[in-house]
Amino acid sequence: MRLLLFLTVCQYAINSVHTYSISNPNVVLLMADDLGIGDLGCYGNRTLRTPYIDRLAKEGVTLTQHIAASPLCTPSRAAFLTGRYPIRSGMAAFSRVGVFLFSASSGGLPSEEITFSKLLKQRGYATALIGKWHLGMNCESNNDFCHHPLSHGFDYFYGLTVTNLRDCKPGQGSVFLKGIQKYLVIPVQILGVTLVSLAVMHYVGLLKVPFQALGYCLLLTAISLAVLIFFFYHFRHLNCFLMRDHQIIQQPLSYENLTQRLTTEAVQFIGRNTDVPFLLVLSYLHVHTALYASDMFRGKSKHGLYGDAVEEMDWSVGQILNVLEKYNLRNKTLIYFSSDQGAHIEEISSSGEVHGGYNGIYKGGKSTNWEGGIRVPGLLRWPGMIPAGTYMDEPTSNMDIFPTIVKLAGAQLPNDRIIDGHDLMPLLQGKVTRSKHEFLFHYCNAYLNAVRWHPGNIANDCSQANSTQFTEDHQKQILGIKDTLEDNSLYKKETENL
Ligand SMILES: *[C@@H]1O[C@H](CO)[C@@H](O)[C@H](O)[C@H]1NC(C)=O
Ligand SMILES: *[C@@H]1O[C@H](CO)[C@@H](O)[C@H](O)[C@H]1NC(C)=O
Ligand SMILES: *[C@@H]1O[C@H](CO)[C@@H](O)[C@H](O)[C@H]1NC(C)=O
Ligand SMILES: CC(=O)N[C@H]1CO[C@H](CO)[C@@H](O)[C@@H]1O
Repeated sequence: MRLLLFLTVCQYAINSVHTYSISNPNVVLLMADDLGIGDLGCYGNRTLRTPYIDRLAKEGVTLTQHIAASPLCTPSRAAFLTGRYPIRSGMAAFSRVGVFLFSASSGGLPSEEITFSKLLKQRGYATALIGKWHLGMNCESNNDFCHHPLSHGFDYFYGLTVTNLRDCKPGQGSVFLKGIQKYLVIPVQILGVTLVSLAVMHYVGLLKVPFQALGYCLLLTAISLAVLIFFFYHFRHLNCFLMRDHQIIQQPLSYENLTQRLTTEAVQFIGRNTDVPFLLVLSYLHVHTALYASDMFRGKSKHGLYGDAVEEMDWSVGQILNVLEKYNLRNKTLIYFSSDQGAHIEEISSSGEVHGGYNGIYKGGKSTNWEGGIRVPGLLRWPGMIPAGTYMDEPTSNMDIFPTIVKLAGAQLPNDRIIDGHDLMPLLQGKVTRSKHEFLFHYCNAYLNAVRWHPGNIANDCSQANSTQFTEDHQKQILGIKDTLEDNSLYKKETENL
């Protein structure tokens, strides 16, 4: 009897270990910045080489209607981490600038928001964010770190709290030129001209200008000029720095081997946590400007520095796949790859080189709610748990990752707030064929631009496709290669309307 009891207990223990490993997979979330859906081989690009990212598609599910919650970094990432539209967390501006630009901003993702990292950490996951954060740093003082990744459920942080910007790399121009032109350069010029005219008129005796007025005018010009010089001279130092946890470790940031450093950090994090479940968010600086690439990749692609950056990021994805293989974690790890929004198609360098990617057939790009701004790559791989080499046309959102991984980690979804994302597993595993998103809302900052309606009651014949022929059709479809697909009225209607 005792033996039987012992055996039962053993059996139970084995069972629970088994369910543990299934329900507590490691989670690796790879987030590119400003990458276009048409930049990847698995979405049909034939000239950029992205073999490792393509491998995710071959061994997992390719989402063809994967929609970012916003066409801008800060709100899109807030939505990604919380599973909620950015407007719910206040990460949606009423002004034109919809992202944080300064490390000294007091704004950021509110402490009350529940990120997936907080919930996974509570379930015993080791959690790390490596790369770009862009959701704020401090509230009241310069070291309260209220918005910092370590205050949002990450045990480890290595990266940038703000974002990569042209201004961070000498010789790459400035994103502030337009704004500064309007609010500083022109006023300084007007002041200067006024000052000179007054002085001349005074000198030739046309007008008797009080000495004081001249003095004030001079002072104002000098101050404005000083502000301008201070801004450009110090921007790089004050905004572009690399942190490890709460410590600044490089200021200003150097781009030399930067992706290698991020990758090494990610690989080491995995190595430190092979015996506990972990959550790794590897948030690339690629392929936002300022563009950069290490010697190994510079000048190697067919698409200039932009292409080099894409290929270097792909190499980094390969390093992550290799280390998972090495520690035999392949089947225990759910991998997701996406971009925070579509390619920034207007990005041209000061020398005229194209610095933005390709959104395939989709119109527009980053910072617009045209389809090119929000339809992003979406790849998920979990060998043995989700089918390999399949395509999913149903609308999905980057907010869906939140409920998906929270459930897999065995955590409770918050019930005191609305979660806009839906668990992807039933769709990925083919248990259902319809996405739960009947409506997706497309905001530009705090303003609603459009609503996508996916009627719940129409026939669905293409969400479970598998053949090679189908794969090719998909890629042609995304790249707009002319063939019979274009006569498909439903497809046409969809792309014309959006
Ligand atoms: C960058 O990597 C190259 C090649 O591995 C190496 O020679 C160089 O010293 C590295 N630079 C820095 C700053 O680590
Ligand atoms: C591949 O990507 C590059 C870089 O964005 C783009 O210029 C090119 O048009 C794409 N090629 C194809 C065939 O889609
Ligand atoms: C991983 O999963 C795949 C697909 O189910 C299976 O073929 C393979 O044997 C598994 N590998 C291990 C080490 O369990
Ligand atoms: C597993 C499966 O359903 N395979 C099908 C995929 O599509 C091809 C061609 O349409 C069929 O022949 C397979 O049976």
